[in-house]
Amino acid sequence: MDKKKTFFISTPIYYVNSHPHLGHAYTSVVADAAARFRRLMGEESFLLTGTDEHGEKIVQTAAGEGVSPRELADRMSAKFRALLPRIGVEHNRFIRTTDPEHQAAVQRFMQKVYDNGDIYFGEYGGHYCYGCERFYTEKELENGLCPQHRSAPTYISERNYFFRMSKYQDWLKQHILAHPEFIRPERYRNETLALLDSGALEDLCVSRPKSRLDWGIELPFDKNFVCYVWFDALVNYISALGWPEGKPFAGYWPEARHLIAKDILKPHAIFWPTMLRAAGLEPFRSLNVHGYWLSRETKMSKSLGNAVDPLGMIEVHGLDVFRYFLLREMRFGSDAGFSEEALIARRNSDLANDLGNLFSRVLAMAARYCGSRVPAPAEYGAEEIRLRELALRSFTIFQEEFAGFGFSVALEALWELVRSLNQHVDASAPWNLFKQGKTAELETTLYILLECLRKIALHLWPVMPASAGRMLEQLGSSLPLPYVFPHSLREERELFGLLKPGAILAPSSNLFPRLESPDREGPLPAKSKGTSAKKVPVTPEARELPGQAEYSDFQKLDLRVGCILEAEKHPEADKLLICKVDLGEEEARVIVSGLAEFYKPGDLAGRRVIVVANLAPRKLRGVSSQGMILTAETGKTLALLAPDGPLPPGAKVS
Ligand code: ME8
Repeated sequence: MDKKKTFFISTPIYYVNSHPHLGHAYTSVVADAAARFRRLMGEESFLLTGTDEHGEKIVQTAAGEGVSPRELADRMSAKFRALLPRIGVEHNRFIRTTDPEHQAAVQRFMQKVYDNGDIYFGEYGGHYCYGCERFYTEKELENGLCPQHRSAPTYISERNYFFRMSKYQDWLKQHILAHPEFIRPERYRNETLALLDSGALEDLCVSRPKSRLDWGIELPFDKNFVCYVWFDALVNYISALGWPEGKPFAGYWPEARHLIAKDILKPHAIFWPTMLRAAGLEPFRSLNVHGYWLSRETKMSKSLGNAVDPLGMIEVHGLDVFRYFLLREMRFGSDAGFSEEALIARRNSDLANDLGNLFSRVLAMAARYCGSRVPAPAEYGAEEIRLRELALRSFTIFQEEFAGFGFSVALEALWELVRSLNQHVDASAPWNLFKQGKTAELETTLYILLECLRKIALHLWPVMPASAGRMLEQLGSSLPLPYVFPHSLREERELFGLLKPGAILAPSSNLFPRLESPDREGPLPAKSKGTSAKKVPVTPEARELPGQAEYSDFQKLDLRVGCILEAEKHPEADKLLICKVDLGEEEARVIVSGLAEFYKPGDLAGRRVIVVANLAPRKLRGVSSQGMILTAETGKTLALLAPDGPLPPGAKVS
């Protein structure tokens, strides 16, 4: 058997001096989606994440809270770890820089660079930003301030160890030029090249005297110093794989992809590759840099007080909607604004209207015309062939974009297909094929729609694992756990027609219910103080009522605008009328309603009404009623409810 290809992806290891927020959740969700995608492509993937626990920042925060750095690190690291299952991230390793194996690996790494002659002892004075935990050169400061924190750095002069980083400047530049995908998107590659050309690359101070800071990893060659936090943290990417002897290191390191936001470009694009080179190791394969989530137009961050709690969003909208939004809304590499309104808009348009609607329409037609079994297709006509080609093309684009971190473009390609399929349902009008007795054409059309939906669900699994699983299940094609996919996505690109005729389908589905607007006032839930799910603030009116219906209860109702085509008296009941109502479907519905005391049958033709369209059919005095016409009544009078405008039959009421 061929050895499986490997794929290694890392998130930054997060500082334990602040709580996880939406920005951290985004990077971890991206890493998870990328790792799941590779698994679907038939590769062996490894996702690494964890926490960065040494350094001055942690000491300062711990002192502020009156606890030891160790206590702070234990508590906060647990919070970052607990977030992972709640945002659907399946990681292979959660590393902490206080893990003994990591500390030993950092010492070995340092010793190696030292033995190679690339660490020397010297005196240095420089502008130090405590927020960034690094020295800035004069050129890098903006108006004398740290460009990240907008605060004045502290001038520090002391004797320390230095890494001969400048020695590797030319090598790094050549490596970046020779490997276009080494740093991407391109703007960050250009930024790094510009930084190298500006001559800002000096040697890097890699120690801190213990007299000033002792919360760190001791240098193997001088016990009076600890290792600079970035030199310690970056090594996590190889220590987690068991470097130097570990088997995972040999298998995964050649395929290493790092994922970061642009705030930590320099340490990853410049410090890390030169460190690896000095230790005689191969560079990673690619550094993938995303932009910032902004909130109120500035970078979301705990210190600015504008951080969004991912758990609050998940509680209201569900995990899959949240993950879909993150991956669809942010163009990888650029900044994106976060607002709950934007999330609701995507939820309603992409998920409820486009995908959810297509899925429920196709299942309903399969129920009506094929007894909820996958039909066997006949020979494809020109239109079916066009649709199949369109679908396979969209899956190819999806896969290429997803592999290159172009998540939003990949999803847009998939949605173009979803929209085309919805149009195809309208154009091919399966209900007419049914009426005309064109069974073979009808079954072929439905088969193609169902097979496309199966493939769409499969491609969505990295983004929305639970919903994709439910879709596949409802298509009679459930996933054997732990996710054994019979064919890799790559193979799926060539194969069409894997859905088995005869498989049992769900009769209906409501995967993504619409939501009109946030059901609360005020701003988004702020950063959480912990990882436990918080109740979203409710308005004062939202008090408990007796017999109260949950929002989700209401969402179960499918209310539609209808038009009464004709009405007649029920032969068996004086109070009932039998109405034929157009709901924009292929056939008018028969609805029995208690209107006879208030309306003459002849007066009702042409009246717009509101109908509960998804009530289970019920027999009323021998006539099956397929819905309910809504009325308002006082006991003496009764009136039909109608829309206050010219809406077509079938328009949704919400
Ligand atoms: O920098 N938008 O840790 P950190 C998008 N320990 N992503 C964001 C974000 C935002 N507004 N805010 C944070 C560190 N992130 C170091 C890393 S790695 C060897 C050491 C995400 O806790 C994004 O991934 O400050 C960013 O790079 C990271 O959190 C910074 O996390």
